[in-house]
Amino acid sequence: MNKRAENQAQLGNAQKPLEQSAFWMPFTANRQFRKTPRLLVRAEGMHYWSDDGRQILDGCAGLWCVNAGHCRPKIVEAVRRQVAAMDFAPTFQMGHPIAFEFADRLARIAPTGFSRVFFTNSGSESADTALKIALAYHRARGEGQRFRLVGRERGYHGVNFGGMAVGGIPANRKVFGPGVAGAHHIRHTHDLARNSFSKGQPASGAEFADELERLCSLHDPSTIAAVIVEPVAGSAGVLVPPQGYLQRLRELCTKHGILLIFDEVITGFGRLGQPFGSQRLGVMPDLFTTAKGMTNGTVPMGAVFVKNSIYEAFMQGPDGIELLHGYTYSGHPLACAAGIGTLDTYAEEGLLTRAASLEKHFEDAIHALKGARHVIDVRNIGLMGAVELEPRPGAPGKRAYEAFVKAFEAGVLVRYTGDILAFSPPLIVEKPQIDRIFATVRDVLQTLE
Ligand code: PXG
Repeated sequence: MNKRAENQAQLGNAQKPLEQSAFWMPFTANRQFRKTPRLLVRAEGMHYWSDDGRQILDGCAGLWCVNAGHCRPKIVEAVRRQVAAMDFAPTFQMGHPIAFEFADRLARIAPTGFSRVFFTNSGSESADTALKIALAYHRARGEGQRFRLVGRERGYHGVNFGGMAVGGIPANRKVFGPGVAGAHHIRHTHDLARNSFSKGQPASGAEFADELERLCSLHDPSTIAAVIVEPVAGSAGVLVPPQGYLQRLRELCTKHGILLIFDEVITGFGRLGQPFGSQRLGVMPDLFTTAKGMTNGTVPMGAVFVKNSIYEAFMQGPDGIELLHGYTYSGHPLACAAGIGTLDTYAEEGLLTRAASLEKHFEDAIHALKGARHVIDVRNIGLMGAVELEPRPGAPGKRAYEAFVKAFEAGVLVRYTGDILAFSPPLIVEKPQIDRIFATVRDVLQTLE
């Protein structure tokens, strides 16, 4: 029996052939996938293994989340212990020690002043939670007229209604409509004409932040509750903020009493060489969202971090529930256990700052693709990078999809979005593995039409 058949057999006889399976796959071309499936059956460290027994080098940390690498012993053990001790316990008017412990551990590594943490189960829930906290905060202070939420073109804040509305992913909005009233957008910061092949933060484009001032003039700034942006836009293809851009956004928000929310679902937990993107980029938001690397992707979890002053604004008035919000699984014991195991692993191995020491090597390796076939841009920051391809005439997105498939066949997992290949290896990556990722991509591009 070959490896694939063996794995199929292990799944059990009751298992239907993949083509007929009930699984409606997320963000996937289901019919295309069923014809040529790619199945992962095991993971360890920097690698996955496919169902036909091939070792695959993980060039994107699963989905930007497995920052410490796969199946790390401390995390596995913590979850194993917790599931046997207490599987679930409510956090509504009840508590369990591990949720308090994990929140305190998180607050300890957060930038100064962010000492309160609200637990969610995903990045999407974190985005919607942060937006709701922003609205409720203004109401609590008697500024309930602030109802507008400002996002950015090409921003991704998950798939729930709030995050989708402030997000700037055309496909998400096209299919489901605008989502919530009062969502506005400033332009994205991608500017190939001026900034192609930038290393780190591009030189031009701080003025793109001034679009916020335009929105303020049009709508009256006292109606705007919050601005939400990713410090570095991830899903839309690693768009690094121009120098001075985030500073300018910060100044405008402060000037107009608007809350600035950073969506750190990707940039949090070491991706940019500091624990959080705000620290690397030198600009502090008022709230920030996280998920993914928070539990190393092991158990779904997210969190919103808020400045003390925001929390305190809720802790006024008569006793009672201060924020009417929460999920059954907010602070789930298994997720907290995974999170504590993750923070231990990050601390022991210095992973929250390791990207800084690898950044130069990563930068040189990815920029060596300048001049490779089809490549029109290369960009990078921390251990995050993108290679943008010239779209194939009449078939946008095809080239990058084929590159993704061929790289997978060659044993390297990368992400693609539109005609952009994205890279975000686990933070335990070694230099030769970085070299292998980009050498594979170069070979693959050479073979593509
Ligand atoms: N905010 C940001 C910045 C994200 O990147 C979310 C929110 C939503 O998180 P959840 O956990 O609800 O999916 C994300 C998610 C990709 C890719 O390939 C990116 C994400 C998810 C799946 C695929 O770029 N980011």
